[in-house]
Amino acid sequence: MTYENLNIQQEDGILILTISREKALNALNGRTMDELAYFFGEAAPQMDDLKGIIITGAGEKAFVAGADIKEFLALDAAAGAEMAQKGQDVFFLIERFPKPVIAAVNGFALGGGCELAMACHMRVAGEKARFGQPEVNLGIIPGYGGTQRLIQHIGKGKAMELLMTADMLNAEDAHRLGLANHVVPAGEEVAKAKEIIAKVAQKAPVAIAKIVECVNAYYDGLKDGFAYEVKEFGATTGTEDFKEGAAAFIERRPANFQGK
Ligand code: DAK
Repeated sequence: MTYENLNIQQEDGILILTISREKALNALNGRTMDELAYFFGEAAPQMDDLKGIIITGAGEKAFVAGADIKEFLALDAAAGAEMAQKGQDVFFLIERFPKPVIAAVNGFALGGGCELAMACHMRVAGEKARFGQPEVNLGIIPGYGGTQRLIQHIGKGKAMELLMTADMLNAEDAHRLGLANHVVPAGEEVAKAKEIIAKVAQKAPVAIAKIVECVNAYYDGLKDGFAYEVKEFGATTGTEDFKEGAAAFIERRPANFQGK
């Protein structure tokens, strides 16, 4: 697929995926969602040496200012539900990706943009970042998982308040509430995210993938997270990486994990 709205750069094994519709504050139109679906569903899983992915927005003003309001104006109920399902499927691909995916939030993360950031494994906020779910201003509700993931990140009461009032959180408040992992000076979001991915890349890849699965299992109504952890713990003890990690500890040397 040719990407029109995603700019993808690779640096030191880390992919930096920039949503690039700066004139529309990087709003997620259908084409951008299709490109994200292809990237996370088809392209990225084939990249063996990938350490992790950083998602950010073009320009200094916005991460992503929402779904593209101009485009979804024409939707009826059936088409709206179909679009929401499609969008949720894309964000599940991100949430379940076996390597770290970090949102480098460089400005407005509103509506679908806040939902995109929340689907990532972690969020680094620049000091100008603003998070919010302003859908009620438009007479709709979030459709890409916002009502569910906001509770997971900041708890029910605060989520209710943000969803009902459409208020925005600044970076410090997002950090205080647990929505942002770190706050950094504007322009340093990607660098901080790279630092985190570089640290994760030194760990055992199979274990990292199992961490993603087990943490997500907690929020999956169809799974018993504790039972899932028992099963996946058993799977990691059978890996070559576990033998290598234990041997490296005993021999007091850095581990050389192969992801097997
Ligand atoms: N969609 C389309 N264009 C947008 C946009 C958006 N979400 N946000 C901004 N833009 C465009 C503006 O229209 C403007 O374009 P021009 O007029 O220059 O052509 C340009 O970006 C610059 O924006 P402003 O001139 O408004 O810039 P300001 O600095 O004055 O304000 C702002 C920045 C972020 C506060 C403001 O742009 C704003 O309030 N934007 C809208 C934020 C918003 O409400 N976002 C949430 C959208 S609701 C669904 C699934 C998911 C969703 C909905 C349905 N279905 C399955 C049906 C999710 C919904 C949302 O995300």
